[in-house]
Amino acid sequence: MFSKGDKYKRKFLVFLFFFILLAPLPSFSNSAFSSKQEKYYDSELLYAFETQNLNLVKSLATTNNYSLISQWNGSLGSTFDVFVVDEFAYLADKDGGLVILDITNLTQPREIGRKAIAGDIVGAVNLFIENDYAYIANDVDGARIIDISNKSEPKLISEYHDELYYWDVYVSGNYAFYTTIGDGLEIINVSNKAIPNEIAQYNMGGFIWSVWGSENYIYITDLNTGLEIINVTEITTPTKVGFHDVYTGQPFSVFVEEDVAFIAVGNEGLELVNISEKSSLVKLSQFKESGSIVDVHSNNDTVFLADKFNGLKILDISNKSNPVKVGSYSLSGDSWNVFYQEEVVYLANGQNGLAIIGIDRDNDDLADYLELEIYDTDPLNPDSDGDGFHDGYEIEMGTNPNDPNDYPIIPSPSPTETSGFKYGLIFVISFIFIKIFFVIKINKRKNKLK
Ligand SMILES: [Ca+2]
Ligand SMILES: [Ca+2]
Ligand SMILES: [Ca+2]
Ligand SMILES: [Ca+2]
Repeated sequence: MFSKGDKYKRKFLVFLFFFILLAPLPSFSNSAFSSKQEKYYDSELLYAFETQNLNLVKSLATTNNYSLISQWNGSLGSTFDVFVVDEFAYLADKDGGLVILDITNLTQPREIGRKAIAGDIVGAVNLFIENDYAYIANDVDGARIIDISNKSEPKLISEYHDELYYWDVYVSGNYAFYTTIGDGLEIINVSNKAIPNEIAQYNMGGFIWSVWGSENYIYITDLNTGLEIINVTEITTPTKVGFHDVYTGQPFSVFVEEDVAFIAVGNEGLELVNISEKSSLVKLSQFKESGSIVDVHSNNDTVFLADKFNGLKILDISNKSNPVKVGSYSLSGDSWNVFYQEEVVYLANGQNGLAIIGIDRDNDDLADYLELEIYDTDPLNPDSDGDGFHDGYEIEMGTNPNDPNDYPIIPSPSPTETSGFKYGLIFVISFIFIKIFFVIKINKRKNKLK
């Protein structure tokens, strides 16, 4: 028989054999995770899943603080501009004309009206909404006024086509201000909507592109020079009162709020200019990173930027001399214009229509609007039910973000991927065990024969 030492050795070897046979081997591949998950999570997060470290999963939630609420993609050509008033979003859609969306439910923007705009449209289309009328600057096709009092049946009231190109439009009271090539800034009296009547023009001979207004001043950008401020108190004699030379980049768009003019300067980013002294404008700061800023909309201490190539960017401007990027939302397709209303950002997203993006304060990929209005989760807690998976991920995976006992199943390594390796290893180890067993047995017999 075995000696006492041999007995323990044999017991240990038998234990080791079964341990190796039954112990699960770690996965050697990430392919057990779907491509959808890989899209949302970086390699660190994937590692956290693999090691089943739920606390790590929670802390590595994506860092965007704005998330997509919905996307309307019914554009016939390309959505260039968006203007929002209360429960309606108005889109200037190349090939599609004026499109009216009911956005009472932001998760399901519903097209309720459309007015095709005839003409050979080759370039940008911009619009402005005031009261029951949509004013459209329609490139080579001129200017239009459309009655939108009946949202499901917008009616063309008049056309105005004095110059070759109409780029942008701003409306205040009885006056519409259009930027054109040829006449520069055209001021149209629209008190009679059926018969728009040009009453003045301001032409400095440049390439005037965009227009915005505030109080008695009109702000226009010249693509080749910079920002001009025009006093329109005497509407028939517009007078230039200020100029800011934008020597870096092209000034595509201007937006004014209180004492600051925000100028989108393409690949040079955004310029902030103090306009309190119109005759001596002072540049406050510049924000620049890769991309091309083509439009801007501000709201108090926050600025929203349309980056043509990268979607939405958000800056904190509580310190006007030092704008700080605090969020972004990437979008494919060209982003042309941005509009902000009540914590929601609307981005005219070219071929992809309209993107509706909301603030997401707890960075869980679920906008506050969705947490409060749709899913009843906590907008200030990324993991409302404390099960280790953040709210946005639970919605994505179809589990209940308010039930800690319902959570996404962490995929286990599939047998097909590891079985070859595992059973090969078992074969080799078994072979070694059998050999050891026989060596002991033979040694024992030898000892007996002695
Ligand atoms: Ca959230
Ligand atoms: Ca949440
Ligand atoms: Ca959860
Ligand atoms: Ca849950």
